[in-house]
Amino acid sequence: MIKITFTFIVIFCELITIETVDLSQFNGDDCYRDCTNSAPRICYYKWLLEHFHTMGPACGQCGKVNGSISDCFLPQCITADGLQRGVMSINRQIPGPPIHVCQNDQIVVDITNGMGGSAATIHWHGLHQRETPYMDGVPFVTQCPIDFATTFRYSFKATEPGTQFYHSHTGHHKVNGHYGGLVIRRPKSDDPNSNLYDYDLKEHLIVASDWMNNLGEFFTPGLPANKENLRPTNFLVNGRGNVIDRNQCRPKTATPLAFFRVRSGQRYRFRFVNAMSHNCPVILEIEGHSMQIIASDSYDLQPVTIDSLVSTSGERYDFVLNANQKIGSSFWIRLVGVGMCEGFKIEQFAVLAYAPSSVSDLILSFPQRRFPKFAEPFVQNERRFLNHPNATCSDSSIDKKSLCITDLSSYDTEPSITDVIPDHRFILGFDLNIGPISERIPLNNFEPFMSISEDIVAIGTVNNITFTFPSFSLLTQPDDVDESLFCDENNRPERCDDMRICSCVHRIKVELGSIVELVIVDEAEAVSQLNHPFHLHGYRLYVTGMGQHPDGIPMTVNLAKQMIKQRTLRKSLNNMHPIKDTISIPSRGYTIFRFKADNPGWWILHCHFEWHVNVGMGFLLQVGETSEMVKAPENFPKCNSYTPDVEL
Ligand SMILES: *[C@@H]1O[C@H](CO)[C@@H](O)[C@H](O)[C@H]1NC(C)=O
Ligand SMILES: *[C@@H]1O[C@H](CO)[C@@H](O)[C@H](O)[C@H]1NC(C)=O
Ligand SMILES: *[C@@H]1O[C@H](CO)[C@@H](O)[C@H](O)[C@H]1NC(C)=O
Ligand SMILES: [Cu+2]
Repeated sequence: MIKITFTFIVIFCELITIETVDLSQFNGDDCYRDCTNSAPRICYYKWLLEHFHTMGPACGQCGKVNGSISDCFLPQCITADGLQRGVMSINRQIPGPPIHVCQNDQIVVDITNGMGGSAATIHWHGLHQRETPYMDGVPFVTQCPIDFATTFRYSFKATEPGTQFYHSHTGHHKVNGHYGGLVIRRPKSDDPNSNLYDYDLKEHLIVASDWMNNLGEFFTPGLPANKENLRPTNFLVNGRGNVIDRNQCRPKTATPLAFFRVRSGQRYRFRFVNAMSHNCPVILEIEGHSMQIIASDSYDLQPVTIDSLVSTSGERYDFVLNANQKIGSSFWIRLVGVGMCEGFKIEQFAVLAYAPSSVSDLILSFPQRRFPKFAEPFVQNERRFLNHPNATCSDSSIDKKSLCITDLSSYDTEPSITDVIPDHRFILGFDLNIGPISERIPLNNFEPFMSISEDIVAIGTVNNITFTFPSFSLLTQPDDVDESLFCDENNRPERCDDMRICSCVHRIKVELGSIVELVIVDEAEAVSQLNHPFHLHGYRLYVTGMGQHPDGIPMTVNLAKQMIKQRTLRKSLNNMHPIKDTISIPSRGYTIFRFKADNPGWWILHCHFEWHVNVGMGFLLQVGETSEMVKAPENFPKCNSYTPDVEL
């Protein structure tokens, strides 16, 4: 019925474009379907953003001594790990409502901001918004933030198939709870890996997040006397978890875990989203099972089988799980924080259950087994890693036990992008500029920073520039754009003459259609074991190189320039370059990627760690002239500062 109605409306709209659609007929939850031979639909969602809490009165007797376990599943009950805290919710859920649609569906999300005192935006991570760049959700770049009490309608076509997700792009709202899964399915015949799995179900979406006992704003710019403040205290799987007593290997909170039901003898496509905000890479492993990786960041990969998958904030990985164990058995799914988080012993579990649907959810979500010992790997010998945090990524060989993403192959080659002399090569060094506050932030200066400890602070930069936002939306208010607003390495404002670090609207401009190579170098001194994930909006990136210096020397931009001249900067030998949109840079190393700048607009490129982007680790890529960009609708909301002249 709905399909017929929609087709009718499309034809109708082409004739007279003023007909309005009653969106309430197009419930987005109905869009989850087999996408083979399926006509596009409208998928409508209505969301309310709120300040809310976990373990509130809606949770009834959940988590109480002798309490009611079934109360943990009551509507509006957000359990998280079982501790009470303030959060930001979408429709009183964390994660927010999942979106499962088919390619070419029209996603329409009405977002009402019910958070007094906070403006918001939502970014659709993985979508390129070619037709609707003003739906990208970056405040003061592609739209004005959605003010308290107002509703903003995101409406865009589901163009990029695969495992995507959505998250807030303002302040610390993502770490507070504003994120969720977004899966765009396509006909099976379009998937080169479709013969590897039998099922691709919405219940096999794993959204992993990190968690604190308080709102992110509480830790901004950080509490200097509390060395551990800017770090997660726990992880969640699909918003669920326990606080774990590490000595007893028992839960300290009586809240349900996420569980994933499978049937023996079937092969399932799982979709993993790393929706974390903090600096820690996380290991995903599944007891008794390997993972056959078939996609990352929504792009198909030739399959490789591993035991332990390491990812950082913003990345997605799809894998096939071969359910080859006995009916009635169950297995741990585990997340362990590594890198910077290794000392904090953060671990969370979910359950993989070989259980028919007659087995109650309550039994599966409160497993009777003790947790395994902290971080003790499920595979002891010959454990195969993807993206081991200590990997140098310098020796591209598929035979190694530890693979880097550049060891994996896509199904596509694009020699016209990867094998030509690029029109632009930008060598960019990012840094955290860790140092004493007296040196970093002169008095009477109000630059953003984050506390590391006592008087030591950090400021994010790319080429010694801290990114600041303009005061209006560049894309949708082109008449307000003035060249003097922008800076880059060679064009710094006068006020920065005596300073190494300058804060301004860092913009790098390229012509529409040019081939661009970015070499991103980790110059962050004093911080090792930190793999910053860089995300570019609006594009798919061919990853052509990745590594550290062959002699173990920390990389710098100057070193990278020399090595490029001497042709010693390592390029991947693999011609089937993996395609990504979020790329982890090896610690003190570099990553090289290329793209064709054929999507005009203003696109932010930034570190996906929430605290780093919030202290300026990012910049804007301007593709094309403002006149070449897609125009926003006439009545699109506008914003700017208000500072009229004053007369005496
Ligand atoms: C919980 O139930 C047990 C067994 O019925 C009882 O002994 C105990 O007192 C109860 N605890 C509380 C706090 O009600
Ligand atoms: C990476 O190397 C560091 C330093 O040698 C070590 O402490 C850490 O355990 C290693 N990480 C992993 C995941 O093996
Ligand atoms: C930042 O400035 C320092 C000091 O001028 C310079 O040595 C370094 O190369 C610069 N870094 C980048 C990435 O431009
Ligand atoms: Cu970073």
